[in-house]
Amino acid sequence: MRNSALTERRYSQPAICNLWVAPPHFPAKLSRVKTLFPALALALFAATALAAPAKPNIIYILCDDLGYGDVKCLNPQGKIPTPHLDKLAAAGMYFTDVHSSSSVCSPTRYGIMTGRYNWRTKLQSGVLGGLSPRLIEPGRLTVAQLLKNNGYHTAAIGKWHLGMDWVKKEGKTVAELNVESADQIHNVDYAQPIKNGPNAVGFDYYYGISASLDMVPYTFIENDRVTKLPTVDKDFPMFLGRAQGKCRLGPAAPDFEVEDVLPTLTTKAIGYVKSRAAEAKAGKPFFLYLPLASPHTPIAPTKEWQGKSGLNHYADFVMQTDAAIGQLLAELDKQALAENTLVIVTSDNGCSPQADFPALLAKGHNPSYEFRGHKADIFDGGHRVPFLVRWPARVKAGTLSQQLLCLTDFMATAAEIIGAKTPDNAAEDSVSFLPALLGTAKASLREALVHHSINGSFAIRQGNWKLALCRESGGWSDPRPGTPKATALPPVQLFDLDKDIGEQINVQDKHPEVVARLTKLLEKYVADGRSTPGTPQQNAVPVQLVKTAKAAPAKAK
Ligand SMILES: [Ca+2]
Repeated sequence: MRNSALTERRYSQPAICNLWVAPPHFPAKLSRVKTLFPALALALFAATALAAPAKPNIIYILCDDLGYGDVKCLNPQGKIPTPHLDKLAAAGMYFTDVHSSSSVCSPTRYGIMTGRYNWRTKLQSGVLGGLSPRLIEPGRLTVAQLLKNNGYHTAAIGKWHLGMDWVKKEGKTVAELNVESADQIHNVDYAQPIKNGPNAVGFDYYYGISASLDMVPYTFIENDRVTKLPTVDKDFPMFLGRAQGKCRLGPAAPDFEVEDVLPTLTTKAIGYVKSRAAEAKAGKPFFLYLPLASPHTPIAPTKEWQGKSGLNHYADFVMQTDAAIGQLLAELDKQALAENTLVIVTSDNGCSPQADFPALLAKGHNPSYEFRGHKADIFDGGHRVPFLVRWPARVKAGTLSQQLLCLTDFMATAAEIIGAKTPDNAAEDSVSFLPALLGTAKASLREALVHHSINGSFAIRQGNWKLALCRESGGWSDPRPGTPKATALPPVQLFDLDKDIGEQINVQDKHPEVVARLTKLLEKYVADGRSTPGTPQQNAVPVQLVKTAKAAPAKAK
């Protein structure tokens, strides 16, 4: 079997940990959890783990729209070189079955920050805009606040996209739960301080952009102020070099250019690590949340990276993103902090069609690897994401995990790592994956996992089974919601991922008992306001499990 063969090979040749070998295709025995280490290694490792310092620094790097198949070490057929991510994975653990809680940006970010499924909020579909108010409810505990309460210095550097309260001009409004309309972009007084941004939910420091890089305003924000007033209107090509397709025209700082954003965020992140090094060594750890705005649109690699991949500018932008992460990791080494720093690299959803799938497929590269669909979809291409972890003090190098995890699981994991408890009204959908990191997990850590697409369609995954409560993609790929083709399909889709990782054969009519069981479990998760043990909680709004032919928002990113 693939996994045991891989494990044996790694143990007979320890050097392989440093010489990354692209993993072969998984036969998708997804319901089984493999024991990766021989017992002796486990025992020795457990002893090492016990001796490790209690609180690691934590760097959580969230790429934007990076596909599972875009990371070379996860996709044997991948054509984009990602040497820094490959090296990171080889020095730690990579996961093959991790999912963002949504297949689009804002909702996934809510789940990471709160450990709660995004569909429990008032945002039931789509994403926020750059001017939308805060989505994280007042009083809700975030992972940043939890870490801050436990002695961490905390910083968010990058794309927020979780809403913040701008001061609106008198009598003017902005879109609360979707992207602002063209006539709303000047409704904000950009000179006034912003309330309820990242600083209000647990971050000591914030530097970044309000939302996606193709959303207004085009200016950096430091804590509660724009660094430069957006005094002109600008737009940018969605894909470098193409005249067709521009991002939203709107307020910009005069010198703001989209290709400067990745280098700027990288420099800021490096500066942050440098500035915290002395205190981190003296016992005050840091948490750096680094949501990069790439390789999301505008696809804008700098001149130095243009043409590097030989594929297209999206692939160039992926390479530049990989290099930026490499620069940050180099600083961590330079400051001698790598050993007890937990580094996680993942993505907020699958690759967007903006990457130009036909052009990439023609050159043999599939950003979604073997999974169906892409960003926005209920299919795995929408939400199965790269998940790489390095933590030399406690995570064995050169290991892999097939645990089924959700990005909401970060908060419970962070809590367990630092020995903190979360209250009943927090982290309702968060399951600690620390046992997976330590190699001590004997069974599946999660009972099940809920997926959510851009139009609010639901799916639930348990072991090899995936049940989608929709007829179609729930997003942008074929068959699209509301189309005649979709309407003719059965109301639900059941896939056996052990036999059909590409979600091609709907077996709902052959296994009505599985459909009934998973539907009931999903209904319970909704009704309880949580999917983990604890006191039932309230959802922000009534949650509609079955959406009827609601088309996916075409423009929301
Ligand atoms: Ca995204």
